Amino acid sequence: PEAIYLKDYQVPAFLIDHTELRFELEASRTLVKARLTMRCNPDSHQKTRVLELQGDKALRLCRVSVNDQVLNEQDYKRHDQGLEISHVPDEFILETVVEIDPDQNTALEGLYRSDGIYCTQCEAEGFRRITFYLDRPDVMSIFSTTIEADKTAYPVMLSNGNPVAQGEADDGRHWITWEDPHPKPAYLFALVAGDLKRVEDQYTTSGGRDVALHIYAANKDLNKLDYAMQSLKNAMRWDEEVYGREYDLDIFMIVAVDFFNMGAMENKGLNVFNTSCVLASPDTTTDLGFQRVEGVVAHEYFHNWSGNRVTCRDWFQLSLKEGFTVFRDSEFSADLNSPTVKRVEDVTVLRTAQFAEDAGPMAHPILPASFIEIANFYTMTIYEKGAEVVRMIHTLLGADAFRQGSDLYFSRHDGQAVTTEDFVKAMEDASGRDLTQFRNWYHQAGTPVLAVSDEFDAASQTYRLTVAQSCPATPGQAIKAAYHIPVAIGLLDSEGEDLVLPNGKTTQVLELHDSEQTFEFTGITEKPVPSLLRGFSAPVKLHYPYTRDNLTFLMSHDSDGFNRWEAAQKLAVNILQALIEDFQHGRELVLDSQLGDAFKVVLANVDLDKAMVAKVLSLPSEAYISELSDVIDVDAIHTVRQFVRQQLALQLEAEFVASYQACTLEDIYSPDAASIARRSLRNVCLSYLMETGKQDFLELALKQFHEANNMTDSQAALYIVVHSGYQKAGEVILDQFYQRWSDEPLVVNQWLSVQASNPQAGVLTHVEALMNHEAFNMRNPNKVRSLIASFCAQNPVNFHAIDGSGYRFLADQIIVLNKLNPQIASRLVTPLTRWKRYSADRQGLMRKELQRITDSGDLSRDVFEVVSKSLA
Ligand code: B3K
Ligand code: ZN
Repeated sequence: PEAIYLKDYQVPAFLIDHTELRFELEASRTLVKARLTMRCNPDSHQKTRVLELQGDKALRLCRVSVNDQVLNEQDYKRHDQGLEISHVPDEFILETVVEIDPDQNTALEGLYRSDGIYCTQCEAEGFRRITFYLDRPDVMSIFSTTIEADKTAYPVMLSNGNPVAQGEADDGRHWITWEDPHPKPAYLFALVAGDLKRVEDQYTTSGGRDVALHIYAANKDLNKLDYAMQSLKNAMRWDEEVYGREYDLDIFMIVAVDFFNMGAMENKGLNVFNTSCVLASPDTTTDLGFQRVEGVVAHEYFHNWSGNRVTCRDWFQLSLKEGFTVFRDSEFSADLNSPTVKRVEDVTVLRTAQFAEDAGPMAHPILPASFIEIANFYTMTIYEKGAEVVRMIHTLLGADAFRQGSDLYFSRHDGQAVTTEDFVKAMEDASGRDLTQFRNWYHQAGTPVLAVSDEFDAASQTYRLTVAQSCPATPGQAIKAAYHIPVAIGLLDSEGEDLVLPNGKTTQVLELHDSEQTFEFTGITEKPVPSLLRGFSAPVKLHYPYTRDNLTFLMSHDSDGFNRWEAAQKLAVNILQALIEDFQHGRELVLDSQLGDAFKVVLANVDLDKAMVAKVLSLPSEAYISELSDVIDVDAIHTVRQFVRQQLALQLEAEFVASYQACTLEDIYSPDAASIARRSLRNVCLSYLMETGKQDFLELALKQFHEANNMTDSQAALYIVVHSGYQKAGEVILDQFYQRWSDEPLVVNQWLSVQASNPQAGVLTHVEALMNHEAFNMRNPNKVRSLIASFCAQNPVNFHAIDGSGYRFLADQIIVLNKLNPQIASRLVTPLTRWKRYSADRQGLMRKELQRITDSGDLSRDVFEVVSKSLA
């Protein structure tokens, strides 16, 4: 497989003004008839008469005609990737008829049928598995789609836009025609057909358009759609208020399907969702699940402007729509819930998963210069780092200028397929700011490192902060230019009060341009404690020589909520790292009382948001500590973290009991921020209490498991009991849990992942047994994620077992999935790609498995790209 390059981009030689599709749905042979109104592109310099269409090799071509003239085999060339028609006029109608087999489509790209429902996934390049086409986002066309299918099996038949005609056909079949008035690229096309039921609601836009809202799901899931509907309406309102963006069709549909490679897809007017991102009910969904539904519903809805109305010119520009839309959805969730909690959650994900990606063999800039398979680039970097880059523009410009920039971007480019450069240019033009150097964020991979030092000169009452930046080399980029970095800071006096800074406020954004820069503050009478990178104002690693006393001081005094949490994290990391070293040198582990004392203060403070208390008390994850390590010592990290948890549990037992009891259980479940906060604090306390090993607390956990009136509390109790190593008790409640929920696939997924992520010894054998359980299905990505990915990514001690069994297991699964579903296979490789971070023995074992995958032959482009880059 060959790489393609951004520098080779050329405008399309042909355009498609109209796309008329007709689907005759039939299980193993579905007919797709396409009638395309085409013409030469006046903006193209390639004055070619040869029409090159993309089309997967599985398309069975039945007929092709140009202007009603059926072509003979000498007029066109069918090859593995498409169809080449040797001579076409300036303007013409191209008609093709192809046959496809949705039942054999296990890759879940293009048109597939699962659980008796037909559905499509076309982003990025799935449309070419449906018919021959110019399958690239800068070819935008008006679609009209007719679907014909058996009436009893497929009473509901949906596509983009509005239904305009329908009728009966022979043999118990029926048909419907949908028209989408907005020109769109093929990746936004969607079709769904099945025995689906729907809930309905209605929304009136600020401009007075009445929009019908329909959410479709299987009949048994109809009672789980209210939260998605409410979230949708909230998102529609928010986008009007915050971005001035209104919806632009008379109907907006969401469909829930159980077989889906990703979370959801923003097809115009017809979003298709993984059930895990749309179904929600207190009985079956955790708080995390509710928040995910709210966030993903909003994300896909926001794409209607950032993605659909203004789309990407080519797939190198993916972060144009994804980074911006993630930024929009996180601001939405922050506004509706707690901004600080949301920021902490986002930063946690970024610093564990994205930073690790940036330090690995697949590191790429948010505007990549090349790729082999675009499906591999739906990454943490494109999404989460992309969102951070947009956030930095927001920080540098301020909310008002940013809004003017986004207004200009949307109005200037409405209906166009554009680039990240167009986005940055609109921001510059609207604000008058120069973002030349800022553009380095788009072209350079790697996580910048800031080394901060300071000095205080009492005589001149001057405080100086010196910030040096650097960025490690990444594949293909040895040397990096300096970044333009917004560093938000505050200065605290010895009472813990914020000093007033030169901008007249207590937080100021310092703009770093040089590789080293000094910022001076005058009129300072005592050495302040700096609060650096408030709100995590840039996606960087920041080092400043804080003492443990500084950190406990910031934990209780910093006016920036994010940095209060950050101080606690830094304190914990500092202590954990010292103990890891002790462990590695065979020294006895001793935890002094400083961390516990700091936690005690936090637990006692009734004014604090309970969600933040829970976050402060949760130690940095093993994954985060790993990311911070030069050489990841899996066992040391696990042992030491467990040791610290146990010591804290013993030191603070009374406080944890008191907090647990103070967070009273509601009679009626509600997913509002305050209730979620109470539950998360309760469950953090419970998990510590279990570390004491006392029978009373096992009983408390079991009581919670049996009496909980919601999935959050029962799942948390299940997780805590199983992961604490109470094997007997764990088995009993795992069994009860399965019996109770075996009809709810999403709950069963939780059940699988609780077991797969269990750190107790010997879990791999159990995971292997679960692969033969009725609840598991290798063709369903949610099952693969819950069992295989949970084991490999959420269970470091078992996955990294020194006998290599975890690596071998993963490679075996990748070899199978490579054939069934390349996208899922390729994602699963990730933990193996990080081999350089481990000790030599593990490195060898991991490389061996990567090599075995390579040698298994017939690799998909997806798996080939990741494996070959990892071994390079
Ligand atoms: N745009 C889709 C992602 C599709 C990925 C296809 N491999 C979901 C989203 O980001 O909203
Ligand atoms: Zn998206």
